[in-house]
Amino acid sequence: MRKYEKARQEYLEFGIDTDAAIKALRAVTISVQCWQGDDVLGFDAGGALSGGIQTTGNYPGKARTPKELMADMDLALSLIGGKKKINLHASYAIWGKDETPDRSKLEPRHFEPWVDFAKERKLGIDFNPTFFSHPMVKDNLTLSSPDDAVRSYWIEHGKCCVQISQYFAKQTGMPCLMNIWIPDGYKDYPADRLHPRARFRDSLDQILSVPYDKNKVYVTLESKVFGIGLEANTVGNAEFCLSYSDYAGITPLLDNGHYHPTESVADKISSLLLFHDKIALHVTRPMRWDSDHVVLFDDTTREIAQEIVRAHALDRVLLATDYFDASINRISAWVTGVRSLQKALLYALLEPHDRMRTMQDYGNFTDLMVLNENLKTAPFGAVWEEFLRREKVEADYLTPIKEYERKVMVNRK
Ligand code: RNT
Ligand code: ZN
Repeated sequence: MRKYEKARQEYLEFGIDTDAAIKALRAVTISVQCWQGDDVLGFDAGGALSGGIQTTGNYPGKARTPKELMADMDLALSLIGGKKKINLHASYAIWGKDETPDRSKLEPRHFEPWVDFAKERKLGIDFNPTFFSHPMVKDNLTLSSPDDAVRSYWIEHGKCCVQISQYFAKQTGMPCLMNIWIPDGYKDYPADRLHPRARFRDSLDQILSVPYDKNKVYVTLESKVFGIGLEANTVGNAEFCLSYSDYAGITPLLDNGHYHPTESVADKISSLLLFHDKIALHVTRPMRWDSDHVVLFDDTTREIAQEIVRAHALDRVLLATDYFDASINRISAWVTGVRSLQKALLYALLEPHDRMRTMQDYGNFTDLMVLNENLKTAPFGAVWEEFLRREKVEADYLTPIKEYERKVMVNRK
């Protein structure tokens, strides 16, 4: 407490109210990706990841069943403060013993246990159709395939997912963000880029022809620049996805691993906020490529958070984490990543933005640089710990995770 009191005074000298910052952070919702717990395998397709994404590492203890995944997520969520949602993929459907999983025939009932899980914990649910890791992905193509059978299979899948998203929103009483990302693309220079994109547009039109309540289901579209084995062309690139979102009145989703390495997603946020009611983000940590390392409290994450806070857009930017590390304890990966994003948001909330903006407008870039540097050594840690204390979450998350690893996870062979 004394430590926090001292920090509060120090921030006051910068003109910053730490209590207000903590309060604002406590109101922010972060959608936590279920797929960190099992290396993006899901339960319906026999366990090989495709779609140009990859997990690396073989740390013991990955969840193998819905029950294990839920238990692991439960521990992770209990160690994360603030408001959370769970983010599910269609491949995490729970099929009956006598059923053959078929993504074109998914129904709300295949997600009942997840709804119970969310309701018991008063969590919202976000959703993703799964257009990868499946035999109906042919030549790396789904919604843009020239093969009618392939395309219609995945259109059906998309349609089922809109209905399941409606069901999630209804059951939880909270809006469901449904994110569409397809891996479609070409390893080498394609002969035709136009028609695959035209087919993708048409498939999306068909999926979105399913009537749904736009206040309950927020459909988002995620772009990408390349994938493994899809280096030359991605059908759903940034220009396609932004244009389609405008045209169809849906929400663009930016994953900060999905751009050329010198591009800054932080820089894109204000441009989009001027023209969209809402935008969505996948926060990740690309290392040399779209490697999906665990999010850290680093410059990139801070800059993204600063842009959201400075635009007063914490309620307009829908935040989700998206990474998958199989080389460390997966529960710890969850907690480290989500806490890092929250730290970045808190850091951004602890800046005297009006003053800084005035410095910029008056051309006082010297003062601005010095202030920025001074803020970096302000007692941020004490305010972060106070946030955790108010959320009734221990600062130390490694001890309970290690204990669970010893008792539960090592026995999964
Ligand atoms: C892939 C996209 C996508 C996936 C998840 C599993 O590059 O980032 O969001 O990570 O849907
Ligand atoms: Zn993503």
